[in-house]
Amino acid sequence: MRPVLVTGGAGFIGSHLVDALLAQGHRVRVLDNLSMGKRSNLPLDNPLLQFIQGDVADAAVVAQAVAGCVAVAHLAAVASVQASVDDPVATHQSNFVGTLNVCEAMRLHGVKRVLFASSAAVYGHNGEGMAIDENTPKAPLTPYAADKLASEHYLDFYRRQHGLEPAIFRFFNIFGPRQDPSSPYSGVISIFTQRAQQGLPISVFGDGEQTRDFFYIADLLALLTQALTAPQVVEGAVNVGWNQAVSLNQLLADIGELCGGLPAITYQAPRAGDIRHSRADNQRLQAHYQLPPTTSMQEGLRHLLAQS
Ligand code: NAD
Ligand code: UD2
Repeated sequence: MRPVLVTGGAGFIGSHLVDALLAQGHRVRVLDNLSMGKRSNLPLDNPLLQFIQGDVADAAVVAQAVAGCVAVAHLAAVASVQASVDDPVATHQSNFVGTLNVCEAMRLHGVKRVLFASSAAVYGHNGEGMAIDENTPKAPLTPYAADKLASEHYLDFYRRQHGLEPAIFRFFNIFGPRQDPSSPYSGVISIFTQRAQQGLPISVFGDGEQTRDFFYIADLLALLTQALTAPQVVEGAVNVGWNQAVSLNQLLADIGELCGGLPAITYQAPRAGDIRHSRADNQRLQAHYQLPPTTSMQEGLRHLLAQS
């Protein structure tokens, strides 16, 4: 049985995907440089799992990791938008060159199916807070968003030219257990829930009325595993969100209710490149994938708080 390669498999989304694939009986190979991911996220004693510590920016390492695989889930990236603003050169290596290396290695080794973790960030500003569909003009505001959009275009080139089968997902805001809260640029739910549980002050960047479309990790896994094994891939990118906009102030109120109160909250200047609203039109997702029943944000928060 040929393994599925999961780049970024020691991270938040990747390690959950690894668990799901192993549970389905797949062999899994992980390539991760452990810049954010952790060995402890992986069941390293499982004989079906092989772990390679290495960088997707290193073409030789990627070629070695891709060789012999049946499919690739390319999730490795510096997921922090702010990190890309602070250091565009370094993040470009992971977020764009890494994708190109994966495409080239797949072409060389004749591997076709690749799942790619793109982002709602490719759309840029959404001042009105309307649901955005996949045809909305793209206006990447940050190096992170530009690298994701460029990666999509390269995957499409390799599809047309070399027969790759890319399943491109534009994730909105995914949350759940194992999302690492330790950096100030970690996912907002991981930071807010950890600080609320520890009674530490919370910083809100902006007025807290910015909105996000939060999607629980377990629901995402149902989609990713379908995309890896479906007879055909969906052509073009697919939004992953519930078409529900939740403000940070609402999120804090929900966390406060579940935790029996909130620590001190300070409102600070908005972050550079921060998107005001983000909300997915998910008609393409509904048309092409069997969607699991929605895990509401409150329900997802309850699971997350119970496991931390
Ligand atoms: P994460 O930081 O937990 O996972 C990313 C993993 O990639 C980490 O394990 C990290 O060590 C690894 N990595 C980073 N650079 C690497 C490199 N150069 N070589 C090898 N490994 C490298 O983040 P996540 O939230 O699990 O994100 C997974 C993917 O989904 C990323 O591509 C991210 O951009 C994308 N995404 C995430 C969200 C979200 O809400 N979490 C939204 C949109 C897109
Ligand atoms: C997330 C993903 C990014 C991406 C995008 C797509 C992470 C870390 N980032 O970016 O990869 O593809 O979604 O939609 O998963 N905030 C605070 N206080 C804090 C932390 C954050 O106010 O302590 C604000 C932040 O300024 C932003 C909002 O919370 O307005 C969400 O921030 P985020 O970093 O969780 O996610 P986002 O949407 O920038």
